[in-house]
Amino acid sequence: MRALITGITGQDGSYLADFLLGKGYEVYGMVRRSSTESFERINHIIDKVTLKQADLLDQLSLIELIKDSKPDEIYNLGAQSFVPTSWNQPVLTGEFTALGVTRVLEAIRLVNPKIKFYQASSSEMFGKVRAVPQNESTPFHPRSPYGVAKAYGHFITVNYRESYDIFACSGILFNHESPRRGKEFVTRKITSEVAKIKLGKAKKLYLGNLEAKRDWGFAGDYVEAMWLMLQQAQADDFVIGTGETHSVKEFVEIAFDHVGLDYKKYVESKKEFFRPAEVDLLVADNTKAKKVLGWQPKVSFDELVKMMVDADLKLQEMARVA
Ligand code: NAP
Ligand code: F7E
Repeated sequence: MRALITGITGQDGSYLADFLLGKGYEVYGMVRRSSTESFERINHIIDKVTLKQADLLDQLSLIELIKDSKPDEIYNLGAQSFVPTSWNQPVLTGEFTALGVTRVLEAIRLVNPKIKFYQASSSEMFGKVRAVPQNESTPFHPRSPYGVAKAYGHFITVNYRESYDIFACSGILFNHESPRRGKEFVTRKITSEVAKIKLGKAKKLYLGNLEAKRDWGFAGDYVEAMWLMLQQAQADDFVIGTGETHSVKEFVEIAFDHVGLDYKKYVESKKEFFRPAEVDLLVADNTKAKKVLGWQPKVSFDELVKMMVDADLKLQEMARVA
């Protein structure tokens, strides 16, 4: 089997590549041209994957990429994925995160409609939630240009499945984190600063809304769900999450506790990190994924926080030695 991953240099792309290589897949990764390479997360497998340049903004490059790599499965993980940036760059976010999906689907339709397709949809589509917990039938009410772009990506995926009979699945994934998470996302921002504070390299941690709640899981668990969706007899959409919700404050408390510090001495809330519109209570109803895919999360919230703090402590200690 051969898989093509867009966004292979990102958090999920790197875990998915690890997972698929473990299953004996040939893995192709799409990377965009840049003046410096961003292969940090895939350096450990760089000799085992084939990287090809193309861009979600460039239709012809996607068509050529698919002709050239001849994948059985495509995982579309590439996106502008940081919610705050989507208010500053709403048009570009729409180009990557919304229209980019149509460009990949069009390339599949033209080159080989038998290719199976996974779309990285998001719990951000639920936004101002209409029900708690959220399942595959919960209506969307996105609260950011990112969430709106993802809602477009979801519906165009469903539309190509219904219009052209393409095996296209939309995975509606709730927040998932890991030591490979980008440092601007709140979990990694917390754990990297906790490590610096513990080692005396920083004094304060400035955050935004500490009361915001999320359903946080481990990225390594979630990439298995992506793969499972493409192994079913029929293409469908699935909500993937833990079914638990925790506040940013709880994450902070566990992270500081883990290194023996009291968060109240170090954490301050700043207006600049608040958002124009917030998503207050996201929590997944993962019943369908459990029943149909046989999927369930393995890493608990507590284990996730500690895993990330430990990894950041190790990184900071290595930097100190070097
Ligand atoms: P990430 O770490 O931000 O990675 C995004 C990837 O997309 C990077 O490899 C990036 O490449 C690539 N990319 C961005 N713009 C591109 C373009 N124009 N052409 C080609 N590649 C482009 O995101 P992630 O956390 O792994 O998430 C993976 C996907 O799942 C994203 O679509 C995200 O929106 C979605 N999602 C994530 C979560 C979550 O909690 N992590 C939850 C639900 C959905 P560079 O390295 O060149 O920047
Ligand atoms: O924010 C609050 C912030 O940026 C989580 C992406 O992967 O998951 C991710 O989007 C919460 C928000 O992730 C800070 O207000 C407080 O309520 O880590 P985040 P996100 O916006 O939930 C979804 C499912 C995706 O699809 C996205 O691609 O934390 N928060 N203080 C803060 N957030 C940040 N970033 N920084 C703070 O200082």
